[in-house]
Amino acid sequence: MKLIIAIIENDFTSKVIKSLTSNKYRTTKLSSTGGFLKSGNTTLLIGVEDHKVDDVIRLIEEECKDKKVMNGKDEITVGGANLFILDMDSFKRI
Ligand code: 2BA
Repeated sequence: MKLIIAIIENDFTSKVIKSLTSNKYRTTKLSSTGGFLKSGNTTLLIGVEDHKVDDVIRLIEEECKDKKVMNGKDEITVGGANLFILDMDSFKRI
């Protein structure tokens, strides 16, 4: 199994969760804050079997786009989603 940690721009969070949920994926939503911009984003924990990882990535990609924001005088591009995909030893639901 894999644990996908997805850091999502807040603009896209609702649509991503709706899409994942309607495709029978379970998510945990955590409120988070970017260390650089110090603005709110959302971290989703998504535990899935290995063969479903690509489908989850596809669903997230469908809803998220990068965007340009000003940081002082500098324009920076913030990713719609940043994903970390970790091997998970086991998952237990008690
Ligand atoms: P923030 O840390 O607030 O970063 C927002 C955007 O600012 C980044 O977009 C990037 O374009 C820029 N940025 C970040 N650190 C920078 C630096 N040291 N110098 C110049 N520009 C910098 P993204 O890379 O798409 O990241 C969006 C959010 O995803 C981040 O918000 C952070 O919450 C998370 N994130 C991205 N990469 C990460 C990583 N390697 N580890 C942990 N969290 C990460």
